[in-house]
Amino acid sequence: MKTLIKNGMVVNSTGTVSADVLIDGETITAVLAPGSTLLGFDIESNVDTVIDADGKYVIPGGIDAHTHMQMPFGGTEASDTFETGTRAAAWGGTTSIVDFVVQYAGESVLDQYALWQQKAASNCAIDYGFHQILSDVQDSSLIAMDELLKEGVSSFKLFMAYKGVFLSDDGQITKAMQKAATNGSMIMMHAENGSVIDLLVQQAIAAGNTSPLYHGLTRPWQAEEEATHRAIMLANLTGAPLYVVHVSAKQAVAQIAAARDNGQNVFGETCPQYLYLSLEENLGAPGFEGAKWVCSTPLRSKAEGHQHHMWQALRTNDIQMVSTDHCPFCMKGQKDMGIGDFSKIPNGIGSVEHRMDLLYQGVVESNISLERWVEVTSTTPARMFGMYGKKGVIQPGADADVVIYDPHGHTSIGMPEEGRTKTHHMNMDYSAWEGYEIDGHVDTVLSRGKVIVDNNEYIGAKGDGRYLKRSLSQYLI
Ligand code: DUC
Ligand code: ZN
Ligand code: ZN
Repeated sequence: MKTLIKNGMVVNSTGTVSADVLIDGETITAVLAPGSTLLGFDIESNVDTVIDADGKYVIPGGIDAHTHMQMPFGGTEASDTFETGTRAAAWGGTTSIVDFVVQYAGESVLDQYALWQQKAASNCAIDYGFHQILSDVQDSSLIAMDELLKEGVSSFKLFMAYKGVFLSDDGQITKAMQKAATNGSMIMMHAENGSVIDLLVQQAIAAGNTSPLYHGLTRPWQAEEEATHRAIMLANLTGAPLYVVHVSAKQAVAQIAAARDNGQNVFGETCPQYLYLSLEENLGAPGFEGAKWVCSTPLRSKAEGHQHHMWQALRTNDIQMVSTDHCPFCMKGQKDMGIGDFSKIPNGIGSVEHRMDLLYQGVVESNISLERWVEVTSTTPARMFGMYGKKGVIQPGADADVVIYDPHGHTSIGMPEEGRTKTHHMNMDYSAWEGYEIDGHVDTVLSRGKVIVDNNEYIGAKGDGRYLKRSLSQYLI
């Protein structure tokens, strides 16, 4: 099966050119000047399918390197399965995810890995890889880190918060980092001081401050900055590379920037919610509404300027990439577990479908360039997590994961209503992004050469996605 995407503007992180893209089977085989012939043959009449991308951008498929499909968490389970969540991702122009295998204290890392492979197998609409969460760092976990590298799991997430659930103490973190420093894997860190947060939460509830706003007020930026600094110091001590996930506080950004200036292999990820949403406007919404936006790290104050600073950090490369931390819960039956006690609201926001659009709006509003859009949503995730070459770029030899994006189209994000055109396909009974208007539209999505979204229709199938066996991060030597 040969496909020609003609007349488009091909956008890579390195630049934008008018070009035709030739695909043979699952692979891009040529990027050519528009209307080129090949060995004297007219290409258009020698392919099976021609897609006209005139006036549109042709970009590498989005890579969301931080999702939690069907994750057991907060006394419930994230509402998107691997099937529904990856289908929604496809709708939004994301063609690969990297999800997290969960290991709770006492569990075997390798058993959990096998379990997560089973959950995802034959269910995903797009390609998928795994990071591994380590909670208690047992001796067997250190051996598993080597074993998992061979399986293509080259990154390990640790938590400095959620005591009794995920939290690793500093000794456990140091042990895992020592291993990463020797086997070349990446340590990912949820950087918030869990003990401080637990105390503030207890005090807030005891004082009768139970509304969702207090979720944010009990997870202050100081707890994020302190933990980010501590993680950087432990990485410095051990020589491990460090990737700080879901950075929301400008003070944490400053810690990451300082470490990078110091020559340390430290990287930072933010999420759309920390670029657009805020403590005052969202977590502080009337009644229980704010529960829609309870996630950790929390939304930060707009008055303090965190969002503005985060866009700036994306431009200056103090922050390298944008994932979603997609961890959706419905209001009814899940988030409402926390009515009267914000600490019982399951933590998470669903955005996997909207990340490409929301970041494109950053191009429209001159917060980032067109090429930087591609870089932070696709190219850097591919490089950071050992997929580049196959993913994250439109070039010969790459997987034909291609999105045709219409800058003249429009996307309105509303509530998921019955009987109307759906404005999202995530398994959620509300949208964290209701009311957002995007001056662009995902037109066509190809996953390894197969058209899976076309003309506002999903035409892929469950099980199209293939497991991504990842290499080491390409940012490390
Ligand atoms: N934060 C969330 O909001 N949800 C999942 C886990 C996390 O760290
Ligand atoms: Zn986290
Ligand atoms: Zn997460």
